[in-house]
Amino acid sequence: MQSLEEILEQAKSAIQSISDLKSLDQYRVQYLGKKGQLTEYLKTLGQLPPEERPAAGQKINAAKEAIQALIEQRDTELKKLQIESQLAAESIDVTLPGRCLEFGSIHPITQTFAEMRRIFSQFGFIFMEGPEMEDDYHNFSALNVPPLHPARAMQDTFYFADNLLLRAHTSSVQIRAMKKIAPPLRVVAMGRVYRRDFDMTHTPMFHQMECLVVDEGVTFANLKSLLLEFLREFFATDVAIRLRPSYFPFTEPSAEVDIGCLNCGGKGCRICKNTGWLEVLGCGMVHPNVLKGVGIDSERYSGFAFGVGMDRLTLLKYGISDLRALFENDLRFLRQF
Ligand code: 2U9
Repeated sequence: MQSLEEILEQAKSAIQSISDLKSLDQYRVQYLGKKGQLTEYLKTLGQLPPEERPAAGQKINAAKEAIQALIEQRDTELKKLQIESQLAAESIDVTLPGRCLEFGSIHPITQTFAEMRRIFSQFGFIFMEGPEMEDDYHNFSALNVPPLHPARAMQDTFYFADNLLLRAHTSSVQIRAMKKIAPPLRVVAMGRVYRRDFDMTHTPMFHQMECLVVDEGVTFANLKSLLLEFLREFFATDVAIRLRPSYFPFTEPSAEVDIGCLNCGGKGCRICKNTGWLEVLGCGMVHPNVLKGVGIDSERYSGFAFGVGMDRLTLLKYGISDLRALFENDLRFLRQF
Protein backbone atom coordinates (compact mmCIF):
# COMPACT_ATOMS: atom_id res chain seq x y z
CA MET A 1 0.00 0.00 0.00
CA GLN A 2 1.07 3.60 -0.67
CA SER A 3 2.12 5.52 2.42
CA LEU A 4 -0.24 8.17 3.75
CA GLU A 5 2.38 10.82 3.02
CA GLU A 6 2.54 9.76 -0.63
CA ILE A 7 -1.25 9.81 -0.96
CA LEU A 8 -1.37 13.29 0.58
CA GLU A 9 1.36 14.62 -1.75
CA GLN A 10 -0.33 13.17 -4.81
CA ALA A 11 -3.72 14.54 -3.80
CA LYS A 12 -2.25 18.02 -3.28
CA SER A 13 -0.87 18.33 -6.81
CA ALA A 14 -3.81 16.52 -8.41
CA ILE A 15 -6.43 18.75 -6.73
CA GLN A 16 -4.49 21.90 -7.65
CA SER A 17 -4.48 20.93 -11.32
CA ILE A 18 -8.23 20.22 -11.49
CA SER A 19 -9.92 22.94 -13.55
CA ASP A 20 -13.62 22.14 -13.31
CA LEU A 21 -16.11 21.39 -10.55
CA LYS A 22 -17.25 18.07 -12.00
CA SER A 23 -13.73 16.56 -12.02
CA LEU A 24 -13.23 17.86 -8.49
CA ASP A 25 -16.29 15.96 -7.35
CA GLN A 26 -14.97 12.78 -8.99
CA TYR A 27 -11.75 13.26 -6.99
CA ARG A 28 -13.70 13.64 -3.78
CA VAL A 29 -15.25 10.21 -4.42
CA GLN A 30 -11.89 8.69 -5.37
CA TYR A 31 -10.27 9.71 -2.05
CA LEU A 32 -13.03 10.04 0.48
CA GLY A 33 -15.94 7.96 -0.93
CA LYS A 34 -17.10 4.58 0.45
CA LYS A 35 -14.56 2.80 -1.70
CA GLY A 36 -12.08 5.68 -1.68
CA GLN A 37 -8.37 5.25 -1.04
CA LEU A 38 -8.45 6.64 2.52
CA THR A 39 -11.56 4.68 3.49
CA GLU A 40 -9.71 1.52 2.36
CA TYR A 41 -6.83 2.63 4.55
CA LEU A 42 -9.10 2.91 7.59
CA LYS A 43 -10.23 -0.68 7.01
CA THR A 44 -6.61 -1.93 7.49
CA LEU A 45 -6.60 -0.65 11.09
CA GLY A 46 -7.96 -3.99 12.29
CA GLN A 47 -4.79 -5.77 11.15
CA LEU A 48 -2.58 -3.62 13.41
CA PRO A 49 -1.71 -4.58 16.99
CA PRO A 50 -4.33 -2.95 19.31
CA GLU A 51 -1.81 -0.55 20.93
CA GLU A 52 -0.88 0.96 17.54
CA ARG A 53 -4.46 1.46 16.36
CA PRO A 54 -5.30 4.88 18.04
CA ALA A 55 -2.16 6.59 16.68
CA ALA A 56 -2.64 5.13 13.19
CA GLY A 57 -6.36 6.06 13.25
CA GLN A 58 -5.52 9.65 14.16
CA LYS A 59 -2.97 9.87 11.32
CA ILE A 60 -5.48 8.58 8.74
CA ASN A 61 -8.19 10.95 9.97
CA ALA A 62 -5.75 13.88 9.86
CA ALA A 63 -4.90 12.98 6.24
CA LYS A 64 -8.59 12.69 5.43
CA GLU A 65 -9.30 16.13 6.90
CA ALA A 66 -6.32 17.62 5.06
CA ILE A 67 -7.61 16.30 1.71
CA GLN A 68 -11.13 17.46 2.52
CA ALA A 69 -9.78 20.96 3.22
CA LEU A 70 -7.82 20.96 -0.07
CA ILE A 71 -10.91 19.95 -2.01
CA GLU A 72 -13.03 22.64 -0.34
CA GLN A 73 -10.41 25.28 -1.02
CA ARG A 74 -10.19 24.28 -4.69
CA ASP A 75 -13.99 24.22 -4.86
CA THR A 76 -14.16 27.84 -3.66
CA GLU A 77 -11.42 28.86 -6.11
CA LEU A 78 -13.14 27.20 -9.08
CA LYS A 79 -16.52 28.76 -8.24
CA LYS A 80 -14.89 32.18 -8.04
CA LEU A 81 -13.15 31.66 -11.40
CA GLN A 82 -16.43 30.59 -12.94
CA ILE A 83 -18.20 33.78 -11.79
CA GLU A 84 -15.27 35.91 -12.95
CA SER A 85 -15.27 34.46 -16.46
CA GLN A 86 -19.06 34.78 -16.65
CA LEU A 87 -18.83 38.44 -15.64
CA ALA A 88 -16.10 39.08 -18.22
CA ALA A 89 -18.19 37.49 -20.98
CA GLU A 90 -21.31 39.42 -20.07
CA SER A 91 -19.66 42.74 -19.54
CA ILE A 92 -21.60 45.86 -20.55
CA ASP A 93 -19.87 48.81 -22.14
CA VAL A 94 -21.50 51.64 -20.21
CA THR A 95 -19.91 54.20 -22.54
CA LEU A 96 -22.03 53.02 -25.53
CA PRO A 97 -24.87 55.39 -26.51
CA GLY A 98 -28.28 54.27 -25.24
CA ARG A 99 -30.95 52.80 -27.50
CA CYS A 100 -33.40 55.47 -28.60
CA LEU A 101 -37.10 54.93 -27.89
CA GLU A 102 -39.01 55.80 -31.07
CA PHE A 103 -42.36 57.44 -30.41
CA GLY A 104 -45.14 56.65 -32.87
CA SER A 105 -47.95 58.99 -33.85
CA ILE A 106 -51.58 58.36 -34.73
CA HIS A 107 -52.11 58.32 -38.49
CA PRO A 108 -54.15 61.34 -39.69
CA ILE A 109 -56.84 59.05 -41.17
CA THR A 110 -57.09 57.17 -37.87
CA GLN A 111 -57.52 60.55 -36.18
CA THR A 112 -60.38 61.34 -38.55
CA PHE A 113 -62.00 57.98 -37.69
CA ALA A 114 -61.77 58.91 -34.00
CA GLU A 115 -63.20 62.37 -34.67
CA MET A 116 -66.20 60.86 -36.50
CA ARG A 117 -66.82 58.52 -33.57
CA ARG A 118 -66.66 61.40 -31.13
CA ILE A 119 -68.95 63.71 -33.12
CA PHE A 120 -71.59 61.21 -34.25
CA SER A 121 -71.79 59.43 -30.88
CA GLN A 122 -72.78 62.82 -29.45
CA PHE A 123 -75.51 63.06 -32.10
CA GLY A 124 -76.90 59.69 -30.99
CA PHE A 125 -75.73 57.55 -33.92
CA ILE A 126 -74.66 53.92 -33.71
CA PHE A 127 -71.69 52.60 -35.69
CA MET A 128 -71.93 49.54 -37.89
CA GLU A 129 -69.47 47.57 -40.01
CA GLY A 130 -69.87 45.17 -42.91
CA PRO A 131 -67.78 43.01 -45.26
CA GLU A 132 -65.36 44.63 -47.71
CA MET A 133 -66.05 41.81 -50.15
CA GLU A 134 -69.69 42.31 -51.04
CA ASP A 135 -72.25 40.94 -53.45
CA ASP A 136 -73.97 42.75 -56.29
CA TYR A 137 -77.22 43.00 -54.33
CA HIS A 138 -75.87 44.95 -51.30
CA ASN A 139 -73.51 47.13 -53.34
CA PHE A 140 -75.77 47.97 -56.31
CA SER A 141 -79.26 46.47 -56.72
CA ALA A 142 -80.53 47.32 -53.24
CA LEU A 143 -79.29 50.88 -53.76
CA ASN A 144 -81.43 51.40 -56.85
CA VAL A 145 -78.40 51.36 -59.16
CA PRO A 146 -79.75 50.29 -62.58
CA PRO A 147 -78.23 47.25 -64.33
CA LEU A 148 -76.40 49.35 -66.94
CA HIS A 149 -75.20 52.14 -64.64
CA PRO A 150 -71.57 53.11 -65.42
CA ALA A 151 -70.48 52.43 -61.78
CA ARG A 152 -71.22 48.75 -62.42
CA ALA A 153 -68.74 48.64 -65.33
CA MET A 154 -65.59 46.58 -65.06
CA GLN A 155 -63.54 49.79 -65.42
CA ASP A 156 -65.00 51.19 -62.21
CA THR A 157 -65.46 48.28 -59.80
CA PHE A 158 -63.19 45.38 -58.78
CA TYR A 159 -65.01 42.09 -59.47
CA PHE A 160 -64.43 38.54 -58.32
CA ALA A 161 -66.24 35.44 -59.59
CA ASP A 162 -69.73 34.47 -58.30
CA ASN A 163 -71.26 37.96 -58.27
CA LEU A 164 -68.75 39.12 -55.64
CA LEU A 165 -66.93 42.46 -55.68
CA LEU A 166 -64.97 44.86 -53.48
CA ARG A 167 -67.52 47.28 -52.09
CA ALA A 168 -67.45 50.64 -53.90
CA HIS A 169 -69.08 52.50 -50.99
CA THR A 170 -70.14 51.84 -47.40
CA SER A 171 -73.81 52.15 -48.46
CA SER A 172 -73.84 48.33 -48.54
CA VAL A 173 -73.44 48.42 -44.75
CA GLN A 174 -76.49 50.70 -44.51
CA ILE A 175 -78.56 48.17 -46.48
CA ARG A 176 -77.55 45.51 -43.93
CA ALA A 177 -78.35 47.92 -41.09
CA MET A 178 -81.86 48.64 -42.39
CA LYS A 179 -82.57 44.92 -42.81
CA LYS A 180 -81.48 44.30 -39.23
CA ILE A 181 -82.93 47.27 -37.36
CA ALA A 182 -86.45 48.63 -37.78
CA PRO A 183 -86.81 52.44 -37.95
CA PRO A 184 -86.25 54.82 -36.27
CA LEU A 185 -82.53 54.41 -36.93
CA ARG A 186 -79.38 56.53 -37.01
CA VAL A 187 -76.38 54.65 -38.35
CA VAL A 188 -72.83 55.62 -39.29
CA ALA A 189 -70.77 53.24 -41.43
CA MET A 190 -67.05 53.93 -41.89
CA GLY A 191 -64.43 51.85 -43.63
CA ARG A 192 -62.38 51.01 -46.69
CA VAL A 193 -63.95 51.16 -50.14
CA TYR A 194 -62.49 50.27 -53.53
CA ARG A 195 -62.69 51.80 -56.98
CA ARG A 196 -60.58 51.38 -60.11
CA ASP A 197 -59.08 54.87 -59.99
CA PHE A 198 -55.47 55.88 -59.52
CA ASP A 199 -54.18 59.40 -60.09
CA MET A 200 -53.25 62.64 -58.26
CA THR A 201 -56.54 62.74 -56.34
CA HIS A 202 -57.69 59.08 -56.34
CA THR A 203 -56.35 55.87 -54.79
CA PRO A 204 -57.87 52.43 -55.56
CA MET A 205 -58.64 52.05 -51.87
CA PHE A 206 -59.94 54.95 -49.81
CA HIS A 207 -62.01 55.53 -46.70
CA GLN A 208 -65.61 56.51 -46.61
CA MET A 209 -68.00 57.58 -43.91
CA GLU A 210 -71.72 57.40 -44.45
CA CYS A 211 -74.52 58.60 -42.32
CA LEU A 212 -78.13 57.39 -42.51
CA VAL A 213 -81.24 58.51 -40.66
CA VAL A 214 -84.66 56.87 -41.16
CA ASP A 215 -87.68 57.95 -39.13
CA GLU A 216 -91.15 59.42 -39.48
CA GLY A 217 -91.12 63.03 -40.70
CA VAL A 218 -87.41 63.25 -41.57
CA THR A 219 -86.81 66.21 -43.90
CA PHE A 220 -84.15 67.80 -46.07
CA ALA A 221 -83.96 70.62 -43.50
CA ASN A 222 -82.92 68.04 -40.86
CA LEU A 223 -80.20 66.86 -43.23
CA LYS A 224 -78.90 70.38 -43.82
CA SER A 225 -78.77 71.25 -40.12
CA LEU A 226 -76.93 68.01 -39.28
CA LEU A 227 -74.41 68.70 -42.06
CA LEU A 228 -73.74 72.19 -40.73
CA GLU A 229 -73.29 70.94 -37.14
CA PHE A 230 -71.03 68.12 -38.26
CA LEU A 231 -68.79 70.20 -40.56
CA ARG A 232 -68.38 73.00 -37.99
CA GLU A 233 -67.49 70.46 -35.31
CA PHE A 234 -65.07 68.59 -37.58
CA PHE A 235 -63.23 71.65 -38.91
CA ALA A 236 -63.50 73.38 -35.51
CA THR A 237 -64.51 76.64 -37.17
CA ASP A 238 -67.74 78.30 -38.33
CA VAL A 239 -67.54 77.09 -41.93
CA ALA A 240 -70.13 78.23 -44.45
CA ILE A 241 -71.85 75.55 -46.53
CA ARG A 242 -73.63 75.58 -49.87
CA LEU A 243 -75.71 72.87 -51.52
CA ARG A 244 -75.80 72.26 -55.27
CA PRO A 245 -78.38 69.97 -56.93
CA SER A 246 -76.94 66.65 -58.04
CA TYR A 247 -77.94 63.11 -58.94
CA PHE A 248 -77.32 59.74 -57.22
CA PRO A 249 -79.44 56.63 -57.92
CA PHE A 250 -79.97 56.03 -54.16
CA THR A 251 -81.17 59.53 -53.18
CA GLU A 252 -83.88 61.86 -54.46
CA PRO A 253 -83.53 64.80 -54.31
CA SER A 254 -79.73 64.76 -54.18
CA ALA A 255 -77.15 67.44 -53.54
CA GLU A 256 -73.42 68.05 -53.43
CA VAL A 257 -72.13 70.05 -50.49
CA ASP A 258 -69.34 72.63 -50.55
CA ILE A 259 -67.70 74.45 -47.66
CA GLY A 260 -66.25 77.96 -47.85
CA CYS A 261 -62.56 77.60 -48.70
CA LEU A 262 -60.56 77.06 -45.50
CA ASN A 263 -57.46 78.53 -47.10
CA CYS A 264 -58.70 81.89 -48.38
CA GLY A 265 -61.98 82.24 -46.46
CA GLY A 266 -63.93 82.43 -49.73
CA LYS A 267 -61.92 85.14 -51.50
CA GLY A 268 -60.57 82.69 -54.08
CA CYS A 269 -57.14 80.99 -54.18
CA ARG A 270 -55.16 78.19 -55.78
CA ILE A 271 -56.65 75.55 -53.40
CA CYS A 272 -60.31 76.35 -54.32
CA LYS A 273 -59.43 77.11 -57.96
CA ASN A 274 -60.61 80.68 -57.39
CA THR A 275 -64.21 79.60 -56.65
CA GLY A 276 -64.09 80.28 -52.90
CA TRP A 277 -65.65 76.83 -52.30
CA LEU A 278 -64.42 73.28 -51.68
CA GLU A 279 -66.55 70.23 -52.49
CA VAL A 280 -66.69 67.89 -49.49
CA LEU A 281 -69.61 65.46 -49.73
CA GLY A 282 -72.75 64.20 -51.41
CA CYS A 283 -76.17 63.74 -49.83
CA GLY A 284 -79.89 63.43 -50.33
CA MET A 285 -83.21 61.98 -49.21
CA VAL A 286 -83.14 58.17 -49.37
CA HIS A 287 -84.89 57.05 -52.57
CA PRO A 288 -88.28 55.41 -51.84
CA ASN A 289 -87.19 52.42 -53.97
CA VAL A 290 -84.31 51.81 -51.52
CA LEU A 291 -86.62 51.93 -48.49
CA LYS A 292 -89.21 49.66 -50.15
CA GLY A 293 -86.47 47.23 -51.21
CA VAL A 294 -85.50 46.54 -47.59
CA GLY A 295 -89.11 46.33 -46.44
CA ILE A 296 -89.58 49.81 -44.97
CA ASP A 297 -92.93 51.53 -45.58
CA SER A 298 -91.88 54.56 -47.66
CA GLU A 299 -95.25 56.26 -47.12
CA ARG A 300 -94.78 56.27 -43.36
CA TYR A 301 -91.01 56.70 -43.15
CA SER A 302 -88.49 58.97 -44.87
CA GLY A 303 -84.76 59.17 -44.53
CA PHE A 304 -81.68 61.14 -45.44
CA ALA A 305 -78.12 60.04 -46.07
CA PHE A 306 -74.76 61.52 -46.87
CA GLY A 307 -71.42 60.11 -47.87
CA VAL A 308 -68.00 61.63 -47.44
CA GLY A 309 -64.47 60.68 -48.47
CA MET A 310 -62.55 60.62 -45.20
CA ASP A 311 -59.16 60.91 -46.91
CA ARG A 312 -60.08 64.09 -48.75
CA LEU A 313 -61.64 65.50 -45.58
CA THR A 314 -58.39 64.78 -43.72
CA LEU A 315 -56.35 66.56 -46.44
CA LEU A 316 -58.56 69.64 -46.17
CA LYS A 317 -58.46 69.73 -42.38
CA TYR A 318 -54.68 69.53 -42.15
CA GLY A 319 -53.89 71.46 -45.34
CA ILE A 320 -52.13 68.49 -46.98
CA SER A 321 -51.87 68.92 -50.75
CA ASP A 322 -51.05 65.42 -51.99
CA LEU A 323 -53.39 62.50 -51.26
CA ARG A 324 -50.58 60.00 -51.78
CA ALA A 325 -48.76 61.32 -48.70
CA LEU A 326 -51.44 59.56 -46.61
CA PHE A 327 -50.49 56.18 -48.03
CA GLU A 328 -46.70 56.34 -48.29
CA ASN A 329 -46.07 55.96 -44.53
CA ASP A 330 -43.10 58.31 -44.54
CA LEU A 331 -42.45 58.79 -40.81
CA ARG A 332 -41.15 62.33 -41.34
CA PHE A 333 -44.57 63.22 -42.76
CA LEU A 334 -46.67 61.24 -40.27
CA ARG A 335 -44.87 62.66 -37.21
CA GLN A 336 -46.25 66.12 -38.01
CA PHE A 337 -49.79 65.17 -36.97
C1 2U9 B 1 -78.44 54.41 -48.36
C2 2U9 B 1 -79.08 55.34 -49.10
C3 2U9 B 1 -78.42 56.43 -49.58
C4 2U9 B 1 -75.16 58.02 -49.40
C5 2U9 B 1 -74.66 59.08 -50.31
C6 2U9 B 1 -73.27 60.29 -51.53
C7 2U9 B 1 -74.45 60.90 -51.83
C8 2U9 B 1 -71.98 60.68 -52.08
C9 2U9 B 1 -69.62 60.30 -52.17
C10 2U9 B 1 -68.90 61.27 -51.33
C11 2U9 B 1 -67.45 61.23 -51.72
C12 2U9 B 1 -68.80 59.08 -52.21
O1 2U9 B 1 -66.50 59.00 -51.05
S1 2U9 B 1 -67.15 59.62 -52.12
O2 2U9 B 1 -66.60 59.50 -53.39
N1 2U9 B 1 -70.94 59.99 -51.67
O3 2U9 B 1 -71.88 61.60 -52.88
N2 2U9 B 1 -73.41 59.24 -50.67
S2 2U9 B 1 -75.68 60.18 -51.01
O4 2U9 B 1 -76.49 57.73 -49.72
C13 2U9 B 1 -77.10 56.61 -49.27
C14 2U9 B 1 -76.45 55.67 -48.52
C15 2U9 B 1 -77.11 54.57 -48.05
C16 2U9 B 1 -79.15 53.20 -47.87
